[in-house]
Amino acid sequence: MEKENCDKNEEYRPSVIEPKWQKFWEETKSHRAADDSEKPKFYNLDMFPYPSGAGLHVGHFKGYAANDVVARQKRMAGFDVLHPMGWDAFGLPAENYAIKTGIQPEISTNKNIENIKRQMKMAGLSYDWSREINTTDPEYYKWTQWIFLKLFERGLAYESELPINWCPKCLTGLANEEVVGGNCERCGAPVGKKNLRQWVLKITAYADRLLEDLAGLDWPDRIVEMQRNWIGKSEGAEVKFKIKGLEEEINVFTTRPDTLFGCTYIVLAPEHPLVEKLKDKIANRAAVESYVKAAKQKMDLERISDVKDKTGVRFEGITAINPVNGREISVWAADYVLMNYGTGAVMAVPSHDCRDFDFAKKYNLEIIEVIRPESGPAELPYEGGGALVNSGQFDGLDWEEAKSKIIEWLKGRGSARKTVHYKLRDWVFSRQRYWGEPIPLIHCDKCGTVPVPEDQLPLRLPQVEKYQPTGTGESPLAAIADWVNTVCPKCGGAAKRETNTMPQWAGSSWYYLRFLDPANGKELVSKNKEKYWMPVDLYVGGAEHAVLHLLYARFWHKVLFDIGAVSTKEPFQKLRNIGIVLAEDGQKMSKSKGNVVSPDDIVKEFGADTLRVYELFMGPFDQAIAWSTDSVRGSRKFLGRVWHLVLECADNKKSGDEILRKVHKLNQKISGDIEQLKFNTAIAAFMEFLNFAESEKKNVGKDALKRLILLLAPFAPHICEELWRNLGNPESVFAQPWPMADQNLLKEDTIEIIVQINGKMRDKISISADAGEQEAIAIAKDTETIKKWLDRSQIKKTIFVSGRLINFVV
Ligand code: ANZ
Ligand code: ZN
Repeated sequence: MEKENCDKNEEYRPSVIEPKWQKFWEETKSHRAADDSEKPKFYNLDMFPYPSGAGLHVGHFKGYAANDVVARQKRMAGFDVLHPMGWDAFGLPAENYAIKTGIQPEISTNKNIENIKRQMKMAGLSYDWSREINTTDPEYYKWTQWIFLKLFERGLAYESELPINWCPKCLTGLANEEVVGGNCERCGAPVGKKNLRQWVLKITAYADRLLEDLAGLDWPDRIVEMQRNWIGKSEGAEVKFKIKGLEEEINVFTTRPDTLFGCTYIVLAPEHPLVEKLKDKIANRAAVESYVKAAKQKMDLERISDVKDKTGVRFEGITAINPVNGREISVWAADYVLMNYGTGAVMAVPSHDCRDFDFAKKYNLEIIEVIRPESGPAELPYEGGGALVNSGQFDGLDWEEAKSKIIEWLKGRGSARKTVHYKLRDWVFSRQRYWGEPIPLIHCDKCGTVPVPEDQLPLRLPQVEKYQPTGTGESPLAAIADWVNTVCPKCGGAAKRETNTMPQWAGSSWYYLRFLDPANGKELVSKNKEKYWMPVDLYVGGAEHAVLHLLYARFWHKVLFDIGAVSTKEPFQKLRNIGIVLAEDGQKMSKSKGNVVSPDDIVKEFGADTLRVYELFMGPFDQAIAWSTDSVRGSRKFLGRVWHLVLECADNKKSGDEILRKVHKLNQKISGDIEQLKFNTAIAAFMEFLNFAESEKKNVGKDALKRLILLLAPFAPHICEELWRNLGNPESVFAQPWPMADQNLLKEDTIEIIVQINGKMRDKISISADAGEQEAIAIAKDTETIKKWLDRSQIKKTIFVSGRLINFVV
């Protein structure tokens, strides 16, 4: 591979050098991770893709390219790097395609995988392909099924027959996490309710740990916040209200026991069991029954939304007693109270709760102020804090203190206790579709539900003739008699297999573990390899998984921790989200809008290194940014200039002092920027350096060029490998140690400059006194303040006044 003579006039031709070096890296196995190295380990993981028929679009590559820079740089910096890739291949699109064409999902999936793998290789992504996994491979899903059996053994998988979310288009049940704004996360159809026998995972048993362990993670705040809210821990109390003249009591859940003196009525969820029990005592029974029937048809989201008019029905002839003051209050059913939260019953305080207030106004119910802020009586409803008023012996007490005082007092009289409730619900885990992992259970009339013995795993997904979902709540598997009918592993009698399949989230809930030991036929992952590699040091992917994949995987990981299969409490130590790539018009890229940019076209025209450099340069990694083919040309030009600079200056002996100082400064900056995932400022710094070097060509020596190539290699691997060899080096550039900057050469002055948006000052940044335009602009775009201002807007013009200001016109 060595070059004898280097021709100064040779053109930069990515289409020639890129395939050449890709072949070389593959043949020399240079991206393989070792399981037993003396080096420190670094596990950097990309969220593995669904192998869609459309292939990858440029948005996928933004994250992959970024994480690939980290992988390549860490290898050079002396780490044993695990950077694997695989396929999350179960799911509806392949199945829908099978329904349409009759082609087996397996066949179409494999074809898609081949295509995407080709795209990834074409981009020079340095995955260790020897560890490739596919969630639909029986040798893989054997372990997905094994984990299910462990959950089942521990009572964490149970059968239930409650009404669940049902997508009328996908014809399958859905988990709460898959219902987004009332619609199916997959197809967007409005989700309904259906009573269905199903398998449910007890994620609620882990609610506290899922919440507490968030604290130790280096994750984006907004994802942590979303998980926290989804788990929704509320500390409060249950308070008992007696029903006048009857045995029954109403148990309410409240987070505001301090407002008990302001409770003027009680509201039950329409599905509350007391409604049925009190039926005969309710004077207006017919009216109540018809209200309840109508409410049961509605979706939760519709019921609790604040905009809609509250409705309800009063139970004539029934009253409850407020335990704090003995007052008789009315009892209602209203659909703004949900059965599946708290106790399904609410003590209504219209003075301090908006929903109760609206309801009380509508039905003319009493409103008593009981919390008063320091500034005097507030306009009602007032939801803030203050001192108690109209609250008997508790008057004057601060509300926070009153919460526990009132509960203690009621507790002594047997009518209250402290409790905690969660918004998190158990995970509805069965799907009535074909293309998923079979649930390894057998139903026997005599023995009940019996697990498939571990040594019979994998329980293979049989081939069917019809992939159509039946819509009856049974999966297509139910129609295959010779698969369904089996013998009971316990008693040997005739029995039937469970025909539901697992949701698309199953395989991805543990895949990061299989990369550590992909061919292990005896264990999910060997103990040694797990200990060596876990946790994932850097996980890169889209933010859309905030409460789906990322919550499910954490839950399974904790179960695996409890059974001793893994040694860390959490799977993903550091997480970073990629901002999406919008189309040139600022809209979401989509086939129907015809604005999708294909990485194949970009690589064909400009080369993979240009695609990488452009995507890294287009803006802060975590921000949504619009594509611009014009700027792609800019990145291509930049690489061409690097090419010519190296060829032209290759024979210069020594660098001038200023070049030397600048290249060490560049070194310092690039090391720091990669660490902080600030790829855009890194590329800008390369551009600045290049500008300077081109103006001083005779002072650019081989030492500076070598350093420049080493630094640029993780970003633009192919061109750097070629140039490195051109300088007469026999070994791969990636076999070189990551260079360290000479601290003595780094001393420099900094200046402060103003950043404006449309002429208004929004921030100040401190930059190196000799930073040029590109670098200054990149740094400005990357501050938290400016990021917020620029989010999703198009920059029309950028004005740079050296040493003073930058103005973005949007
Ligand atoms: C009295 C009260 C007074 C309340 C007040 C709030 C403000 P979080 O914080 O989300 O847990 N609630 C309880 N169960 C409910 C259900 N099944 N459906 C609808 N609302 C329910 O909310 C807890 C509060 O939501 C509880 O505290 C209860 O109203 C209501 F000034 O009790 B509160
Ligand atoms: Zn049996």
